[in-house]
Amino acid sequence: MLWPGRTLYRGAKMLGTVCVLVLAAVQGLEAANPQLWRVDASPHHRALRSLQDEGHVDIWGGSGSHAQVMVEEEAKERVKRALLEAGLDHRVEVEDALALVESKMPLKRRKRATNFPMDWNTYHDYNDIEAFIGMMNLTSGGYLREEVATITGEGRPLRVVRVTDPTTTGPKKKIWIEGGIHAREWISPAVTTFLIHRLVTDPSWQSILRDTEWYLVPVANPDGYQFSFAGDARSRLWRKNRRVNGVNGRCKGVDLNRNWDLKWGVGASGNPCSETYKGPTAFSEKETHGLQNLMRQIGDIDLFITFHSFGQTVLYPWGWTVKPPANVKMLRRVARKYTDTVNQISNGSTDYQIGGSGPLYGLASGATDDWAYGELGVPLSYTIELPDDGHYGFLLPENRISSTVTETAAGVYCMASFIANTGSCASRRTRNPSWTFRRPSPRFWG
Ligand code: 0X9
Ligand code: ZN
Repeated sequence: MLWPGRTLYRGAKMLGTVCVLVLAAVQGLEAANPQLWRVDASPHHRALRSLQDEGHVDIWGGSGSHAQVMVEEEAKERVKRALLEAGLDHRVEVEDALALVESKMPLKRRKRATNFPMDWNTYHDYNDIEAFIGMMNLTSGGYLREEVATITGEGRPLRVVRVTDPTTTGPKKKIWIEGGIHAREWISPAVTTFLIHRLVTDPSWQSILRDTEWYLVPVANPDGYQFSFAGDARSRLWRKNRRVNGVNGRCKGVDLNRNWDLKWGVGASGNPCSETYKGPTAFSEKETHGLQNLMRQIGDIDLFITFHSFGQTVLYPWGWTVKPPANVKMLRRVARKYTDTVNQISNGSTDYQIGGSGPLYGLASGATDDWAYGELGVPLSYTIELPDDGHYGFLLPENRISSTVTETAAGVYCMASFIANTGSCASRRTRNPSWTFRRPSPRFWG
C-alpha cells in the first residue's frame, strides 16, 4: 500500500474532506477535488502512461501489481472507459486526493540549528540550495567552480558546478550528474547536493578527483522546484517547468524530460494540460536548451546520471524504443556496481532493478538520458529512479533522506571508481578498459 497510517489519518482526511466540501459549497464551486484510484496494474502499464499523456490523470505511486492514479473530475469517465477496454480493474481509494497529500506534507519548515544552509534531514527549497552552493564555492579551495546554464523564465540561474582536483591535470573521466528535472521528486536534489558536499569535503572522495571531473546540476528545473514548495497539495505534486502555454496559459508547464531532441515527440504528449507535455518544439525550453549547450561544450562525458524518483530502478537507453542499445552489456555491468553497493550499504533493504527504459517504463522520448547517449555519445547513460518502491512515491518522508543519500552516494562513488579505474571499485584486470573511448575535449571550463 502506498499510503501508510490509513486509520490514523482517516479522521484528518474526513475532516479535510468536510472542510473542502463546505468551502466548495460556500463558494459555489463546481469542480470536485481529484480522486485517488487504485488500479490493478503496474504504475508503468502502457494504458496508464497513455492516460497520463492525455491529461488530467497522474500516476502517484504503486508497485508491481497495482498503481495509484490521481484522476481529475473531468477525466473520470474517459479513464473508466480506457481501463475497461484494457481489462484493468480499479476502485476509488481516496475520495479527496489533495486532502491526502496535504496530510502528508510537513506542517511548517523547521528552523535550522546552525548557519549552514543545508542538511539532509529536511527538504530544502531552491534558495537554500543556492546558498549552499555559494558556501561550498567559498570553502572548496578551488575544487568547485560554478557556471550558469541559463536564466529560467522566472529569472532564476540554472546552476551547474564543476568539481575536480585543481592541482592535477591530464585526461580525466568526466561525470555529469543531473538532479531535479522533475519538480516534485525532492529526493533527487537532496542526492545531488549531498554528492557535492561529499566531493568537496570528504578526503576519501577527494582522492578520486585526481582522475575525475564532475559536473553536477543540483536542480535542472529551478522554477518548477521552487513552485513545489508553495505549501499546497497541487504545488507539491508539480512535475513540469512553469512555462506559460499558449495565449491564456490555462495549463502551465513543459515536461523537461520530454523536451530533448532525440526522437522528440515519440511517446510524449502534445497536450499542454498533460503532465508529460513535450513542449512546442524540441529544446523549446530555456532549461533544456541551456543544459545541452553546456554538455556539448564539455563534449566527452563518460558517465551521465539523471536522478529521478520513485521506483528503485536503474534505467539505461533507450526510452523511445524497446530495442536494446549497442553496449547493453557494459551498461548493465556498470549499473550493477551501483546496485550491489547500495544493497550492501543498506543491508539488503534497498533493492534496485536494472533495465531498459522503454521495456521497463514504457516508451517515452525526449528524455535527457537518451539524448546524452544517442546524440552526445556518452557511453554510460542512466536514469536512476531513487527510493522508494512506490509506497510513499514522491512523498518520501524526511526521515528517509539521510539513509537514501548516503547509500546512493556510495553507489555513485563505486561507478566513478570503476570507470576511472582507481579507488575501491577499480577493475584490477585492465589498466585501460577497452570499452571507454576518449574524444577531443574543448577545454570549456578553462
Ligand atoms: O518518465 C520519465 O521521465 C522518467 N520517470 S519519472 O517517473 N521520474 O517521470 C523515466 C525516464 C526514463 N528515460 C527515458 N524514457 N528515456
Ligand atoms: Zn522524474
